[in-house]
Amino acid sequence: MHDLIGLIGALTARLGPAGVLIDPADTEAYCEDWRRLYHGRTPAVLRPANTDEVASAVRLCAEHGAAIVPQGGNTSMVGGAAVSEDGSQIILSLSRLNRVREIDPLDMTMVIEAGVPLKAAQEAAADAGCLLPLSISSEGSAQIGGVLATNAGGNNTVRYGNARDLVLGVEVVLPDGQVWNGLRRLHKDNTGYCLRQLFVGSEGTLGIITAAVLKLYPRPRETAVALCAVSSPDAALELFNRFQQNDAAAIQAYEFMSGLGIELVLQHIPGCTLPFAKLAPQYVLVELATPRAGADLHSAMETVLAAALEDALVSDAVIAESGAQIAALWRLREEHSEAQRRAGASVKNDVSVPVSKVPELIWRATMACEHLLPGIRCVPFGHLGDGNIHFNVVQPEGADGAAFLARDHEIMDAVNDIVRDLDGSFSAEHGVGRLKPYMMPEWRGGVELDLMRRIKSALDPHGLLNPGKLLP
Ligand code: 2HG
Ligand code: ZN
Repeated sequence: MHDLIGLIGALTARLGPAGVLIDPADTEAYCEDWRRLYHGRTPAVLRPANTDEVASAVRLCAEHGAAIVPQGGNTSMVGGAAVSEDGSQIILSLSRLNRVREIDPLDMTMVIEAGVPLKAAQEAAADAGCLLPLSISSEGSAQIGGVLATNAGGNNTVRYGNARDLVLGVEVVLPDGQVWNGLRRLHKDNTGYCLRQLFVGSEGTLGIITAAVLKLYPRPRETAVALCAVSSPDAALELFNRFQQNDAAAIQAYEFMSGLGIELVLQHIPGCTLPFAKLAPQYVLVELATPRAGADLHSAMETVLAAALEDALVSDAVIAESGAQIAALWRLREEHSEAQRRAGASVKNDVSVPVSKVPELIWRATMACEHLLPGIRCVPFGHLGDGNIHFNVVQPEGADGAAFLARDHEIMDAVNDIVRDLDGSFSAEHGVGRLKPYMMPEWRGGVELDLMRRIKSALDPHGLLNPGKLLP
């Protein structure tokens, strides 16, 4: 980068003092990721207030050859928004682009800016009588821009697909500062390459998404949520099959949790309680929902679970009777990441396999990890209904966290060998970020990686957007 002082001066003149943070006390929080894996340094955090300001900031940085790390809620699990340690990269926070520009309940669309937290977006949709069917554990902090840039998945993929399936249009600032306004809201539009999908999932390496048109759905009129204790991942899969056979279209979420995962939540998260007398080896959280009136999902839930209890597929089950109970059951699931963070160092394997292979994945990966490191604590959990399991492993109790993390590649490789054997993916929904580019040649090498590199150099020839992420 040339002339840092000149660049900061020009940025401050354009964005105003509120738009440029340079005091380390102010920039520090932006330099550490949620998992605390990376501790970087930055000369400045830019906080533009609108798309024009983002464009100007990016143009000025490009003119000075300064690299930019775009950042939303900074909740990446793979260091996707982590800044380098050498202090050369500028962070561009989208937080101030926080307006819901428009909601159209007839078109069932929402035009929304990148910095709106996902939860606020869901609430805005709900206020307009619609559903934004994207739900992830970090939704209170994660912002729309980051959620789209990483093509987040989450709990409702089983029914509505991933973030990219909800995107009709995007507005993007390109690496040279040009703005592409692709905020179309059409369901049909065959006019060339589907550029919006190029930016969704590009992890901020091709452009900065500043706004998007999202597809909305009708709000459920009825929701039924149950927590079930099961003896094995195989039983959890069989139960999923039964819900599918009963009414596949009503499955809103189907989440798997291990006994240890639940124990960690009960141990580390105050206020969480298990509605059963004793602990079980595994659990399933199932949510049914429908916009249809008079569907009586509660009875449907009871019918499936009564048969499953009778057949000893399920050993215990509770159906929530109120909104508060629904929230309490979901909390047992949503606090998994925080509980694991408090339990010590952990290695995360965000993997996917065909749904039918989930039990095999869990058995084999558990054996492989326990063989590698006796005392290691396997905590598989997640989105069984779409085949995405977070095969996380927590350090042995009392072990040295840093020594455990030093073996992270070994652990990830052991799990990934099994995932590959089952025709899966090493990154289902968290992306590649800074943690996993080294895996790309083996998994996506040859023509595929070559195409990705050609796209990157066509759009960002100087490699200034989110360097060191995604591509090796
Ligand atoms: C979830 O499903 C998130 O809760 C985070 O994807 C998973 O902590 C994790 O590995
Ligand atoms: Zn997840």
